[in-house]
Amino acid sequence: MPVAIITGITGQDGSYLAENLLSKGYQVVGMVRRSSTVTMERLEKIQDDIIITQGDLHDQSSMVSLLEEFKPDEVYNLAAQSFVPTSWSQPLLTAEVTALGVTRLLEAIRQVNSKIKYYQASSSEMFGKVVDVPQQESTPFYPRSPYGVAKVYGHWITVNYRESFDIFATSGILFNHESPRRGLEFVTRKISNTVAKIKKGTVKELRLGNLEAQRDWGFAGDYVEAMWKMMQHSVPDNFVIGTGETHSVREFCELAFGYVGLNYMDYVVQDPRFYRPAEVDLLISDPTKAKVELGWEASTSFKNLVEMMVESDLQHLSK
Ligand code: NAP
Ligand code: F7E
Repeated sequence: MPVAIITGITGQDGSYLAENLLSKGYQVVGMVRRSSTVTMERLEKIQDDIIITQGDLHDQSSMVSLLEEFKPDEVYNLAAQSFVPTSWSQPLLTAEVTALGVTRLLEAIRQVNSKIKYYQASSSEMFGKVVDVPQQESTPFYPRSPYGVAKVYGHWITVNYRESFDIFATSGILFNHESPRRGLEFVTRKISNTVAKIKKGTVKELRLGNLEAQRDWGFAGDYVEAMWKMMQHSVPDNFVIGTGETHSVREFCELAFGYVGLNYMDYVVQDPRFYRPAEVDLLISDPTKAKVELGWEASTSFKNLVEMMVESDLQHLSK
């Protein structure tokens, strides 16, 4: 039975990846940081099938112990301070976790067993103020937030450990991916959740920032399969994962409100509080390499994604 350790298992992607790996016959070990209240909401259905153990990306010795105890074949590093606005208010914490945390984990692998395969959760935020449209593996990075800068560091240290120490260290450059399990602060879930509340009559408006920002949005459930495929590839490499389509925040609102028979223009209020010091205006992937070399393609359309999220929030509120 192959063993996989997932950092960030309590997050959106961690929960989908854990389910995916369990269905493939893995023993799944999740690294969770200590907190006064444990939040396993996204793992409720599989909690009895996985092993949860404490560890923190701030603390290298916790990761060394983890690797020594569970002897994993694969480590998926999904943990991060992942919310872009927080990276301006907490830039040093973001650097410690999202950037240096990667080196700590790679060092732990080098120390304990350099044959362990490593997956790094890199991000389209690294392309930032894009210099190419669409963006592919060779597109130069131009990050626009402390989060983006930290992810660029995480990407390059992954490449460097691959080249320096011959570690199977792979970097998945994933474009935005969403789901009913997305955190409530991210724009897609903020919209789907507020649309459901407006429909139920408990909320009157939706306050948003920049409606013209464009993103290549896919479904998280599809993207975790790409992570696994990258780890089964013959060699460690960098892969862009996205849908190849882009849509604006405004279009997301239009579809989400339309799904419940409402016009977004009657409810959306633009609020300067939600504008960013520096914006990423346009992201659109060229996922050709993933299709050709991994046989991976996104299978959920933008419309289906929006509807799935609104429907799930409607049902959640009804309960
Ligand atoms: P998420 O929902 O925000 O989950 C982040 C996870 O990291 C949570 O489990 C969190 O634990 C954990 N974490 C935070 N700080 C930690 C620390 N110091 N030590 C250990 N664990 C820590 O993020 P996601 O959307 O699932 O994304 C997964 C990864 O992919 C992240 O690295 C993100 O930056 C990257 N990424 C995401 C996207 C996307 O569109 N979703 C796109 C590209 C890349 P708690 O539950 O305790 O907070
Ligand atoms: O913002 C605009 C905002 O916070 C998307 C993370 O998973 O994907 C995510 O980062 C866009 C931005 O995601 C609001 O200005 C307008 O242009 O949902 P978001 P993100 O910043 O793209 C990447 C790939 C990651 O790696 C990250 O970890 O929407 N926007 N009004 C708003 N955004 C938010 N959050 N809230 C608003 O009210």
